[in-house]
Amino acid sequence: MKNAYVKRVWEYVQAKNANEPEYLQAVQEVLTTLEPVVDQMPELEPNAILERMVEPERVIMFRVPWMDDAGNYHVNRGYRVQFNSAIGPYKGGLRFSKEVNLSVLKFLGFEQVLKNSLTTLPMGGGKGGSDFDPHGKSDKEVMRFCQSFMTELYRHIGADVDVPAGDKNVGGREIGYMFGQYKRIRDEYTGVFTGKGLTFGGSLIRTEATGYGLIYFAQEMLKKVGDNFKGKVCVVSGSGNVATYAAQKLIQLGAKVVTLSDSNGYIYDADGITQEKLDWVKELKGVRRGRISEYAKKFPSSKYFEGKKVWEVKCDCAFPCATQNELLGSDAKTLLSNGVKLVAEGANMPSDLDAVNAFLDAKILYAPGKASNAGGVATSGLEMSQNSERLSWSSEEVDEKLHSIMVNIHNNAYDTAIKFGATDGKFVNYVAGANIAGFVKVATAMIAQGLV
Ligand code: NDP
Ligand code: 2IT
Repeated sequence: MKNAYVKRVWEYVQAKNANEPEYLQAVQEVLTTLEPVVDQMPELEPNAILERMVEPERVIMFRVPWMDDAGNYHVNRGYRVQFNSAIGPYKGGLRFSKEVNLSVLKFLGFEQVLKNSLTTLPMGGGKGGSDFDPHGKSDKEVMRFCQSFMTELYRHIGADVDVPAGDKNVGGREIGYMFGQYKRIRDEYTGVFTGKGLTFGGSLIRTEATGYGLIYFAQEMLKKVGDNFKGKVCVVSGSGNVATYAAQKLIQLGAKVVTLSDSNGYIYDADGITQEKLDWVKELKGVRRGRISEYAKKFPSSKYFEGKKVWEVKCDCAFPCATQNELLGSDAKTLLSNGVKLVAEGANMPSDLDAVNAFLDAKILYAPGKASNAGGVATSGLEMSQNSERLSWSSEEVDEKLHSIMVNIHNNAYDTAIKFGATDGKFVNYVAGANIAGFVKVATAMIAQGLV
């Protein structure tokens, strides 16, 4: 870092958050790329914009007591990080996972602020969740947990205040239980959640949106270099919401998807994953809540690799869609030496800083998650609009809006990178483009609103 103001804020962030490695990683990546815009906007420093951007407006932390089916009592920790409300009510998902702590939620909230700004919709950024892990719990245990979680969270959220949604391990089942409890306590029926079921205010295409949006974004990157997905060998990690709908759109566009994974290992299907096989995976992971290893028993064209990651598979395009830091510098090297041409992130911060730098140095097409996975929250924004007007739009209408939002985010990141000199010959740095474009809108709103 060269800019004195950026450097000073980075030192402050490190000193203040020394025990939060994920948060520091996310902030470092962003601050590094903001230098050209900080040089050009002298008003940022006297308005303490960077100092305010790196400090959440509010962090709520609470006890979540719940009872298992055998009558034993348990206690988990619940959180909501209300990061930035300069451009709209706090908006962002809830994650239930053992790894959840303040560092993870602050990195996710920080990313969400810039991502939501890129969508062009009026949404601030937030994130929340709990260290509760729904794996292996019965539906009733999950329901009791969700009700207890909401019995505290309800007082901090609202359709015009803070609108949570799903994230890792929080899908339709959990959102249904939490929405039900919110409605019961508040005695009001509002669009306080997105990702709701279609019978109670959810939007068509929200389930598909993050995965579809990711591929729409990647399609635009390929278009810029005169290419498309026909016949491209693609690896996808994860087998949840984002991964399965990314794979689905890739299949529709004529690509050959050869992998899916979970936290235990990955499957490689030499014949390619078809829509039928994908439907089976959705049932396996979403309904039966099984393991991806079962795929290899069901489909003889495939093989299961326990404890391994998909990045060792030779491919044209790679889509990390599982979790943060699932793709390390060494994985990036393997992908590059196998000739990968495009990496687009469905997960939040799946590549560590070494991997990001390896992709940028190699000048391949590389899309950072906050731009390429923004289709989920963008469609959440569309769900909020539909709830406000008490109408629901057709899937064609929502899909069309999602598609045009993703094209717009792509072009904004691309053009911003060019405007701020983040290019090298034909190579365009989408990381810098996305960070700067997302940041400028929020910073401008913050300056206009005074010291708050
Ligand atoms: P899901 O819970 O639906 O799926 C997560 C998938 O990743 C599961 O298959 C899980 O397997 C697997 N997984 C978890 N950890 C690992 C690991 N270390 N290695 C390999 N696989 C792993 O979550 P989502 O699909 O919703 O979220 C995935 C990512 O996308 C997250 O980073 C999330 O923040 C991000 N995201 C989600 C959006 C959304 O709308 N849902 C929007 C934008 C981003 P297992 O069964 O073992 O847990
Ligand atoms: O990381 C994300 O953007 C999400 N988990 C979706 C958030 C939302 O509010 O739809």
